[in-house]
Amino acid sequence: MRLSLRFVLPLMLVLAGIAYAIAPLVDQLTLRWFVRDLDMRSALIANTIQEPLQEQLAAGNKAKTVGFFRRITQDERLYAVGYCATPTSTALVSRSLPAELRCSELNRWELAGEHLLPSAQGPLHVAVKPMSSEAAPTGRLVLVHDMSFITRRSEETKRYVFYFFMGLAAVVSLITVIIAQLSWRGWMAGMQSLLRGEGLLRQPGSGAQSNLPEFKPIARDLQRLIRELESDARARDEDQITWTPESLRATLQGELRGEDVIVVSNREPYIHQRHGEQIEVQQPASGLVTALEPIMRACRGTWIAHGSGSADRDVVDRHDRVAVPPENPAYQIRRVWLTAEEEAGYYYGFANEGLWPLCHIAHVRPTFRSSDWDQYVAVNRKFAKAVVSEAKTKAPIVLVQDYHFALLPKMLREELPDATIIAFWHIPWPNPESFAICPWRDEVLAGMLGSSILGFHTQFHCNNFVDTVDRFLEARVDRESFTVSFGGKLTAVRRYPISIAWPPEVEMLQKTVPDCRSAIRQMSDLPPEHKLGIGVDRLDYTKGIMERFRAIERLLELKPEWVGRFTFVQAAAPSRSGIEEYQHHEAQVRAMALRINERFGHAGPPPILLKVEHHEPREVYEYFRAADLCFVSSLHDGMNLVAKEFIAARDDERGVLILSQFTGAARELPEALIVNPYDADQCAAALHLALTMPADEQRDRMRLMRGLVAEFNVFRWAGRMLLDAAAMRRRGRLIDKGKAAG
Ligand code: ADQ
Repeated sequence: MRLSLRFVLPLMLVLAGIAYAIAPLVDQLTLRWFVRDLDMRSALIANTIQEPLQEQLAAGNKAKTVGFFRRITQDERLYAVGYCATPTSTALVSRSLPAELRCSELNRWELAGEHLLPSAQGPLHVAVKPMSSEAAPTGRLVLVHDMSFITRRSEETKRYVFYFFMGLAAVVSLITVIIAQLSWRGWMAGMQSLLRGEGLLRQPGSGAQSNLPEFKPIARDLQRLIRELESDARARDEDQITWTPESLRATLQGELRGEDVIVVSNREPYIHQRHGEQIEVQQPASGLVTALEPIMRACRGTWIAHGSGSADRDVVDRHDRVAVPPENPAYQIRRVWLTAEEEAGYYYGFANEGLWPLCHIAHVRPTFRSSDWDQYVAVNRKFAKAVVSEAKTKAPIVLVQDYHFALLPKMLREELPDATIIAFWHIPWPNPESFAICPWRDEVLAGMLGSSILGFHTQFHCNNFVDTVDRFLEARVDRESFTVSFGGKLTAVRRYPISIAWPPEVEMLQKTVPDCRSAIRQMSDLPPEHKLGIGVDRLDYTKGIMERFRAIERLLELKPEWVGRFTFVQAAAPSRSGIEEYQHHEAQVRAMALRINERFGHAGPPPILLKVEHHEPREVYEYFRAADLCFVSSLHDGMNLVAKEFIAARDDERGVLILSQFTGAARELPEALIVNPYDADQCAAALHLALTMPADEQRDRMRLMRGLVAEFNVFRWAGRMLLDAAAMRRRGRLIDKGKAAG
């Protein structure tokens, strides 16, 4: 309404101005027409009365002539009629003529052709007509018309012109306002879908206004502008924020104040285990848990996970919840119970025998069974129910973790359409050809596309995912904004490289590096100056532990001076030991360590110390601080947090990191010695280089890597995802407001 007034009032004023400007022109024009009419009228009257007048003049009866004239002037517009026989005679007139019309003046009036004579009653029209006839008498006839009616008409005309323009203004305004309102609504709808990022992505026939071709250039510009603003804002934020648990908590409390945050993962961050009468709390060896635990402490939400510990049921309340961390509770774990059959099909089967080898190019064939798939679907549904029951609002923020829950985003989207679902895929995403072998590939992709944001560690994995969707689904992929539109919903595919908490907890670094060095050497029966390498992994075939041992063997072959002077400690946490492939892998690893030790262990301490057991984080840090090098030789790894933990442990700026080129971490840490784990000679050379690297080179490399890990820590990983989610929610609310207003 206000818009209409703002438009209509100026238009009315402009048209009123035009009306005033035009009125005098119209006046002049009509006056000219009237004068021409009166000229013709005068000529007609003169011709008509000429003959009877001549007869009367010939009869010499002047009084009769004057009477004749008076009868003629009964016509209201004919003001006076007169006759002059000669310029010197006295005029015979119907009524007294103005002084300018004396007989002596008539000659001038006739010659000048002047028609208008101002007078007290208003303008008069004067026509002087010679009486030309063969019959006498001759002379001049004067016909004077009253033109005051023209002035009256002119006023009326002006009024009509004004009313006409005002009417026109009203009609034009009305039409314009209606058209503007209609197109404004269309544009608003178009813009709203553009802002949602759907502008160019809707499927034909979806009925979206934004498919109008005229939107396309605007859409592109607008989307580019939004992206620039967002990345500017993000860059500013990231520059300004030093990410710590406190800044993450402050950001969450500012940007996501009061929002309901739920994490879903298979593995729980705290496992309660029974040992006789005692209940022990264990933190599992998992990168995912390492990364998410500090976030949950910061935002005090709910973490939904599989309750896998032997005492897990004993410590939960009647809603299956338990507050953690045990020593200082900050958030809730909601435990979901799985039957042995469900666990076998969903976890060991589809997730770890199917998706895990499928996504890692580690030359282990994936196994797909329809019975596993059925359990996978059922367990995803079970978790979806748990999320719905834990959600305190209709629009929670749900962080879905990893390949165990590919179907969960879609299931949640159906139950909680307003939720912001961030799914993070912690492992690599393969190329479309590799992924295509999954018999349920379309269902998996569609499930994941229920997310609002889908995160991977590297851009390479994002590209692979988008290529896979493009190849197999009827979806629209926008490679500029990296979004996928599928089934009317939009998913942003983003890179969020995961990391570790920085700075590491104080107690991890409490023992000095020299103390760690001597303690570990003493404990392992190694001489004080013995060179030490460290590897820390789950016992998983993707981690390249056998390739690592092969490289150590090759080092000892090529550089025998290290035999008896170098030992590699491999801490290997048992993992997924219910799966045959893992049992086989463990046996191979053990046999290989034994063989190499038999081959090179005769001259002193064994070259490999294999410790197949779980270590507490503090122990792991002690090994890191005691070592001269850390060797990460994954055949394929989403990120690899061990590499970053080693860097965090080395506050003395010593130690060398050897890092597989097939880890996500290799893209962030070029100062490590980057190797191809399949190339044993290259890895052996890197081991030798690490063992002989001068202290200042170690310091320079380590300093750069520590700077990077400090800045790009796990709080930034979480903060960026949650800030993006917050921005998405803000944009959504803005659009809803626009819809309500429009
Ligand atoms: P993981 O395959 O578990 O993680 P990683 O990132 O290296 O691999 O994390 C392993 C974690 O477990 C580290 O915190 C490490 O300290 C700990 N750990 C390993 N062995 C241990 C042992 N023997 N004793 C004690 N602790 C041990 C998956 C992906 C990775 C990705 C993470 C996070 O495979 O690529 O980096 O998720 O997204």
